[in-house]
Amino acid sequence: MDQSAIPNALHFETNPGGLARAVISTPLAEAEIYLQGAHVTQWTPKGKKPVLFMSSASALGPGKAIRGGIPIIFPWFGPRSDGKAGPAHGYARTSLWTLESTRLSTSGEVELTFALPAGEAPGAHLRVSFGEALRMELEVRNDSASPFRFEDAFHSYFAVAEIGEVSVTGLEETTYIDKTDSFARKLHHAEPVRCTRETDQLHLNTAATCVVHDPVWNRRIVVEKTGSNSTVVWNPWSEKAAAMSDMGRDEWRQMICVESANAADNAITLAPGATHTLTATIRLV
Ligand code: TA6
Repeated sequence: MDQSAIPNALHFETNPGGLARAVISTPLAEAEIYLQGAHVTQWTPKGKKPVLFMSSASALGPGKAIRGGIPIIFPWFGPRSDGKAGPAHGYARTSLWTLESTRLSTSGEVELTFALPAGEAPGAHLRVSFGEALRMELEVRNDSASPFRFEDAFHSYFAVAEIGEVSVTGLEETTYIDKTDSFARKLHHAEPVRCTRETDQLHLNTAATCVVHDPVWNRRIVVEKTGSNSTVVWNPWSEKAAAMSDMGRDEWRQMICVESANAADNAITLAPGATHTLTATIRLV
């Protein structure tokens, strides 16, 4: 992979768990992305605090889901629902993706493209650009002769100072599935989403940009998306987090997931030969 390195911008290394990762360091940002799962685990715009949460207890070894960063969820969201065996949130996040290209843009962003080989389902391509903004594009092409139904998501873990002080705007007047209340369907009215206990909400039929407001760190994380009709807001809170071996003690207080997705009612069905692209652009304001 060293042939894909970019002097003074991008190099490759292997972590102690044996996973290959790209390490980006430019005047615009510091970042890391693993080839397993094409998983972004760090993006820190120059002079800012890290934007993504990473659990201090996360596994970082072959075949193990990483707790934090931006897991790529594909080809299903949550538990597999077709009666076959498979990991929660699909196999893309623990599969080895192929690095296809790297480049330094004229404006100083480092761009990488990855491919997930086709297997039981069509493959996928991911394009990631690290700069003052983080841009991600997940493209799925149905090369089979029959329709392909799938779910996908950027399961983004954002770093916050204290979950109790955080609010999320952009989901006003949306219907959501409340996974903490027997998957009941509820209407979220015209106020920000706040977490005061375990929160696990799949907001449907919304293409809106969301903003994570963090008054303690005096910042706002803007999550703009295209090709996504679902947004998930999740925080496990204390009890669920205590049962997660890969979540550092009390670290649930320093994270919130705001996920750009296509899930449940918003699952995608691709006709043979058709392509679908999910994008997310994340920036600090
Ligand atoms: O996206 C929310 C959610 O589906 C929660 O229900 C919880 O299961 C969480 O994802 C798990 O995230 P993880 O990164 O462990 O797959």
